[in-house]
Amino acid sequence: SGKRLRVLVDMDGVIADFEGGFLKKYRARYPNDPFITLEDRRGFWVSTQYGQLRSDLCEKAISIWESKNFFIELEPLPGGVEAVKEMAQMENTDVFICTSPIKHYHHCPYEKYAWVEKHLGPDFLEQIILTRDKTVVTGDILIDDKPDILGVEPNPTWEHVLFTACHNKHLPPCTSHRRLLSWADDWRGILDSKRG
Ligand code: UMP
Repeated sequence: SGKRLRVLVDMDGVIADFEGGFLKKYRARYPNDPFITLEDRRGFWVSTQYGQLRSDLCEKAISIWESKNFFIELEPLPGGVEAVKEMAQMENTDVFICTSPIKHYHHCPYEKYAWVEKHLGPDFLEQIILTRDKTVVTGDILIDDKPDILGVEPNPTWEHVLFTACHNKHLPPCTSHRRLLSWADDWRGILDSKRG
C-alpha cells in the first residue's frame, strides 16, 4: 500500500563491531588480566560478565569504551554498511540508525556521528537517532542485538528483529522475536514481510 516502511537499525553489535573492538583494546591495555573470548560471551552487558569473572574487571571493561577513539575505531561488521546503504536506496523505505550512547558523553556521541559519516557518508548524518530509550521511537522494524529492549512505552510500534551476536546466539528460540543471523541472512525478506 501507500505507506512508507521505517527501519531502525542499531549500531553496536549490528553494523559496528563493539565486541571485537572491545576485546582487542581490553587485551592490549590489560595484558596480564583474564579475558572472555567471544565464544564464551553470555549476556548483553560485557561489564557484568567481566565483573563476574573478577570484581575489579567490571570497571576495567568500562574504561575501554569510555576511552577516546573507542567508538570511532570500531570496524564495520560484515555486510552491514552495504545492507544499510541498499536499504536506504529502496523505494518507500526510510532507514534510521538508532543507537544508545553511553552516559560518559565526552567521546561517544561525537564518535558515533563521525563513524556514520565515515562509513555511510555525510548524507546519513540526517538519519541518526541517539536515545537511551528506543521504545519511544516509532518505526516498523528495529534490528537490534539486545534481547530485551525496554523503556517507558510498554507497546512500541516496531517489531524487534533480534540480530545474532556472540552474546545472544545461545539463547533459546524466543517466540516473540524473529532473528537475523547476519547481514548475509534474508533481511530483504523481513522488510518485504512488513510492507502492506
Ligand atoms: N554498553 C555498556 N555496557 C556494556 C556493553 C555495552 O554500557 O557492558 C554500551 C555500549 C553502547 C550501549 O553505547 O551500551 C548499547 O547500545 P545499543 O546497542 O543498545 O544501542
